[in-house]
Amino acid sequence: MNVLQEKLMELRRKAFENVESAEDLKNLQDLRVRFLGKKGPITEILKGMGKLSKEERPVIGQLANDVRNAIGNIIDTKKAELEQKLLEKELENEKIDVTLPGRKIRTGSHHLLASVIREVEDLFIGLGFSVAEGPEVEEDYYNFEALNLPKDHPARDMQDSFYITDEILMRTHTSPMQARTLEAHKGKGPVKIICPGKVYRRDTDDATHSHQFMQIEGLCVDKHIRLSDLKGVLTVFAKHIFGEDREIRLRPSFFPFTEPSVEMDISCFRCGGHGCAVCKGTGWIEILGAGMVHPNVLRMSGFDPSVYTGFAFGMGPERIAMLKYGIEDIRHFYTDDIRFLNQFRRA
Ligand code: FA5
Repeated sequence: MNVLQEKLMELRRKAFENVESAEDLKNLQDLRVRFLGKKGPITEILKGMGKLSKEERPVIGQLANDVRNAIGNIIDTKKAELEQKLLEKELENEKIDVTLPGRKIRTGSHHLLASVIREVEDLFIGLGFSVAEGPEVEEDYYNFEALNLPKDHPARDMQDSFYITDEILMRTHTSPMQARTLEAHKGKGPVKIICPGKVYRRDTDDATHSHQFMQIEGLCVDKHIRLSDLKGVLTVFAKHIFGEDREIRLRPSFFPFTEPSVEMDISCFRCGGHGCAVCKGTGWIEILGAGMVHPNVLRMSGFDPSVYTGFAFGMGPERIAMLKYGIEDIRHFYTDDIRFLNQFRRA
């Protein structure tokens, strides 16, 4: 073996030894540069091949290439080994303890009033009604006049109003949707809608009154609609919302847009009608106002009252929710206290 061969074999041995004990990737990269780099000993030998004899050249050339490849291979193998170790270490550090209890994800839910409105909507949709919505900023004409309440009618005082101009106000009830819907049907029935929405009155806020609250209006106009149809629909409604055992009673009342007008009471769902704090000892709870659509209302909105009749009702979902869930103050609905709302997440 000549000097060059010995040198190459020595390089191979040294490289293997160093690679074997390399501790990290940086260390290994340094070794690659040191042994195989452009200025490294093997490159130097290969560059000097021209100076060798014809016989030596292929032998040394072959050996130099073999040594270079062998060192390259062992570095690659070691590199893979170090990378694997690094990965294992990282995984070890990032280990997830699947037995730890999870963090609760807080989800939103419907507001109690939205739930009550949906419940009522679902029921009436099932009875063939459709849901309509109308403007909260309303014309005096639809809010009052078209509902048989001309300008100086004393019954306008029943609902203290927020006027914006002489002719525009915040609607005081959802009944204007009766006139708007009838008008849109151009004198042709049937009309069957319910209309939920916000309404506004100059009432002083207290436990049972708010200056802004919700109403759900109902209107059914067709040929041969009678008071008994109203009673039937309201009975279904009362049983659906307050329980199968509920009975209803209709008491005479007055609304300018219905004739006859009634107030509907339900038998108390707390005491079953014997008398308790909820029904103030009477056995009955007042729920809504209703009646047969006044002929003037039909006429003013383009319906012939000698052909068509109908019923209408209006209820306050706050009142329904307060009764059903024993809520004592209407202001809880509007102050968005999460502790209050969370109690009704599945209501
Ligand atoms: C009306 O508003 C009529 N438009 C209802 C109606 C419709 C009658 C169709 C006939 C035919 P009333 O003013 O009674 O009626 O109000 C209806 C409901 O709204 C009441 O039963 C009550 O639940 C609710 N309500 C009235 N004023 C307030 C208030 N200030 N705060 C909260 N709820 C109220």
